[in-house]
Amino acid sequence: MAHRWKNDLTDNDVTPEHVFLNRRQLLAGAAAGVALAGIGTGGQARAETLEPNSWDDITTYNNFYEFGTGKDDPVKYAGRLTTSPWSVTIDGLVDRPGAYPFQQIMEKMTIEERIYRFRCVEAWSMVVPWNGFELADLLELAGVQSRAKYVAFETVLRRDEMPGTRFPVLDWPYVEGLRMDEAMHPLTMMATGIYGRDIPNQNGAPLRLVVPWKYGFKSIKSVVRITLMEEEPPTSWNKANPREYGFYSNVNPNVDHPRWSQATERRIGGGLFAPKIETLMFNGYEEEVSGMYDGMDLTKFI
Ligand SMILES: Nc1nc2c(c(=O)[nH]1)N[C@H]1C(S)=C(S)[C@@H](COP(=O)(O)O)O[C@H]1N2
Ligand SMILES: [Mo]
Repeated sequence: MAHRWKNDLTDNDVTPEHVFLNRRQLLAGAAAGVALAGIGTGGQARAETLEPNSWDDITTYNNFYEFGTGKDDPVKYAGRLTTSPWSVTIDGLVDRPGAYPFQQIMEKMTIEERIYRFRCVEAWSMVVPWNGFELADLLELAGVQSRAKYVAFETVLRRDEMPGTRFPVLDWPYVEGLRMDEAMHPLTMMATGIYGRDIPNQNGAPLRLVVPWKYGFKSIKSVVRITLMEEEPPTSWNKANPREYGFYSNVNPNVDHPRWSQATERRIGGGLFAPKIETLMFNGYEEEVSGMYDGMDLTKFI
């Protein structure tokens, strides 16, 4: 792969003096738990050490509606999902379309750890130490054609293994999408693990998308199909409620959900009485991603 680095930073190396300005160092920093939380009014970058949530928090408080809408339904029922064998069909505007076996993908990819904030549109958040690879590297395998402008994703649909799909909560299968530049962005990853272990079914085994600057529902789980296309693809939550959920769904504390504020969030694991914390523009990844939205009215393109 073209862009690999050695991550030899540890959490102990993380100090406020670390202000990472180039891409390579920035990503090494992200892997070590450093993130730039936006540029303050004085032009100072604020370095923040991200304290990951516990394995228990991350793997027992989940949204995976194919298994039910309760936060503990996925941990109860997602074990029913057969995740091996697994293949991901990559098709549409690519040079090498086909069904890519998961094992073959894993052999070709370099697995890294990335500690990212994760912000659900429901105003709760966690910090997750993901393992996985850049989506751009997977797309490179298939060879993206220049006409491709968007990437569509689809979750597996096996009604016999997914009790939640008996209910028409969403139009199954769950589908999501990204614009090409968002898909190719170095922060965008396919996660295959958490805390160095295989990703559990309830978190989207064997591989799921992670787009840390967007609301959690963009990070589609248990992906079986990736389609490169010219037009903006439909997305599940937008189809269900277009007024509340847009295609972009970038984390934005200044644009409230029609039914609740997005200015603050509850960090899972903090206990019942923990004060809410401020939600950061683009979930704290403004420095890295805001350029992709220059000139777009973010109150319109929600
Ligand atoms: N296929 C599928 N993907 C999904 C969902 C879902 O219901 N089905 N829920 C989304 C939502 S709303 C969130 S917040 C995250 C939750 O991820 P986690 O359970 O790993 O924290 O998954 C997203 N991906
Ligand atoms: Mo969510």
